[in-house]
Parts: sequence; structure tokens; C-alpha cells
Amino acid sequence: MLDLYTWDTPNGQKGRIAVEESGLACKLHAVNLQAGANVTAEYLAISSSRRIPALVDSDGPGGRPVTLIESGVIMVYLAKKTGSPFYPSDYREQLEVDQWLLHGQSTFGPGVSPLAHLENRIQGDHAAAKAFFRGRAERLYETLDLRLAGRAWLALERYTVADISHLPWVNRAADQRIDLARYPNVKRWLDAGLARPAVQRGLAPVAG
Ligand SMILES: N[C@@H](CCC(=O)N[C@@H](CS)C(=O)NCC(=O)O)C(=O)O
Repeated sequence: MLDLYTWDTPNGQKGRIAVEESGLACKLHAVNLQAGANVTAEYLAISSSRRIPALVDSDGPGGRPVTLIESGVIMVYLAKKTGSPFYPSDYREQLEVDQWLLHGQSTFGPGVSPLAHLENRIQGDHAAAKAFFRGRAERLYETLDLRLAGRAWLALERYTVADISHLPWVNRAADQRIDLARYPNVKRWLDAGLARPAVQRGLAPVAG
């Protein structure tokens, strides 16, 4: 049995999409970040970083329970557990997937996430900071658009965890005031990802 602790944020949605794609039974636990539900002693016992998502698998490696943080680890773990092609067993393919998985986890997500905060939450001018973060994010969308020119998916010729890693962020391009019409390859790829039923279920509100 799986238990996923999550919230309606891009990193939380990656965990949910990975669970949905795995087809495994999973109990969802909504961790309301706005209410501080992640900074409690109870949640610290589950997530050592006090962040979402966190996954508990009662039937982990060796038949013993395992608790995992980090959406990238959770995506790879579930793909390996189910033997799914979303994370390949071939080493060369793994290297392709790892590069674009880490791009999503450590470059794209952290690069575009400040935009929604800058636009929606920071009052006042701060023109230099806004221009800096906007320029950085636009360059990341351009990188994806270049990568996706003539390709269906980011890492391999098929959908992988590297695509899941980027999808929830790009799905929020409007919040980041990014116009996807400027990035037609990204728009085509996003539409293909959003057509997957597991992605649609993974993006649905966690609290129902
Ligand atoms: N690299 C981590 C990032 C997780 C993360 O930053 N989660 C955010 C929500 S998207 C969170 O839990 N924030 C609450 C906090 O920092 O207090 C992952 O991919 O799982």
C-alpha cells in the first residue's frame, strides 16, 4: 500500500502523476501548506525535509516499509517498482532521462517558480529583480522549445519521468505570465502530456 503526502503545487503534482501512472493503489493525504500542516511534529516524522511530496510504501525494497522525499526520487522509485518504461533499464537511455529529469528538478522548476511569486505576491516596483527572474525563466522556456523541436518528448522517443518533471510547471505558464504561443514546441508537448488520463488525474485538486 502506498501513502502519498501532497498538496496542489507543481512538486506535489509530480508525485501524484507518478502514482497515477504506476496504477498502484494509493491513499492520498492532503498536507495544507498554507495552514502550515507541513511544519508539525507529526509531519516531520514522515517527511524529513518538511516538504511535500512524501511517499510511504509499506511494501518497499526487501518487503520492508520505505519512506521517500523528493519528487524526482518518488517518480523513479515508482517507475522502477512497476518496471515501467517511464524510467528505462538500459543505461544509455537512463543517462538521457537523468539529464532531463535533473533539468526539470534542479534547473527548470527552481528557475520558473519565482515568477508567479514576483507577479502575484511582491508589491511595488522591484523592476530589476523582476527583469532578472523573467529573463531567466524565458531562457528556460526557450531551452525546452529548442529541445522539443522535431521531438515528441524531452528525453527519449517516449514519455518518461523527465516529462513528468516539467509538465506541472509548464501547465502553470499563465501564472508565470509566460505566453506559450511564443514556444510552439512546448505547447504541442504540453497538450500531448495533458491528453494522458493519468496526468489529468494527477493534476486534479488533492482535497477533492
Ligand atoms: N525538490 C523538492 C522540492 C519540494 C518542495 O519544495 N515542496 C514545496 C511545495 S512545491 C513545499 O513543500 N514547500 C513547503 C515549505 O517549504 O515549507 C521536490 O521536488 O520534491
